[in-house]
Amino acid sequence: SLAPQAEAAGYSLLAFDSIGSTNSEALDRARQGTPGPLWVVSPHQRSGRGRRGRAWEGPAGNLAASLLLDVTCDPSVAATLGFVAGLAVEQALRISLPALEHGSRLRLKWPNDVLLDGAKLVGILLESEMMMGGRRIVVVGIGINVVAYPENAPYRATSLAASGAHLSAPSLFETLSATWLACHAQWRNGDGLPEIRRQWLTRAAGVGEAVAINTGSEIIRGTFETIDDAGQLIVRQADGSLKTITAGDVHFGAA
Ligand code: BT5
Repeated sequence: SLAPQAEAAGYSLLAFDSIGSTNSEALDRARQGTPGPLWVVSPHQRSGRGRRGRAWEGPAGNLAASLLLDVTCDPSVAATLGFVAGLAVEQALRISLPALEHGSRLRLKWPNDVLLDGAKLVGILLESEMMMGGRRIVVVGIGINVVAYPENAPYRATSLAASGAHLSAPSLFETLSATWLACHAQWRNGDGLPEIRRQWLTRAAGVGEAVAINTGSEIIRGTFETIDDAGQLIVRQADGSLKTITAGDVHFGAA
């Protein structure tokens, strides 16, 4: 079920009871010539994917949603769609569950997670591809822990149900398909990230605080200053210099 606005805007929807990965399905459909915008949605994935080859786990009842989009903008601009998705998810959660508004329980974590009470509730995976004939697509994959979360994560995770928030995945998705439209329109009209960046920063976790970022090749420590218009993280290091980080895993606190 798509919100009526999404249907009117020409979005289509493919729903599965169970699937390998909604991102993989969206990529496959694109390779077969299916045009965007297309949502692929399922309450259960058997081989959900995270960043850097990691797995995204979850039992039936959670929400996996991937949006296939055709893009014409520069790849570095398209990469900022993950921030649009983060904002859209956060808005959809606030609309669906007004109680989460209190005390800013929902926070965005760089690059694209959504935290609830400091624990990971949502993961977002952006993938892009250049197709035959010069067609360029982006798949924005969103995983939301509606009913459960894995216990073995190396950092704290949570679900809506664990926080006493009972909501069905289909109704959350319906709201998300509408908030996505509004956030995406702001992104397009703002010519990329600037407006989205401003909103993202007001809802972000850890700005002005100590962070350690594992980039895969090194660990960078400092103070989380801001993000730039390309969505890169800017860290002030102990010697006062600024470091720009394109990709990595953020840990809050000095440890
Ligand atoms: C992410 O990766 O957070 C991106 C996850 C994107 C999942 C969506 S679901 C729809 C679409 N289809 C897909 O196949 N994927 C997308 P990353 O930051 O790398 O976090 C992955 C790490 O989080 C794992 O290594 C685990 O430690 C942990 N993790 C796995 N499942 C989790 C869950 N359900 N909740 C919280 N943490 C989890």
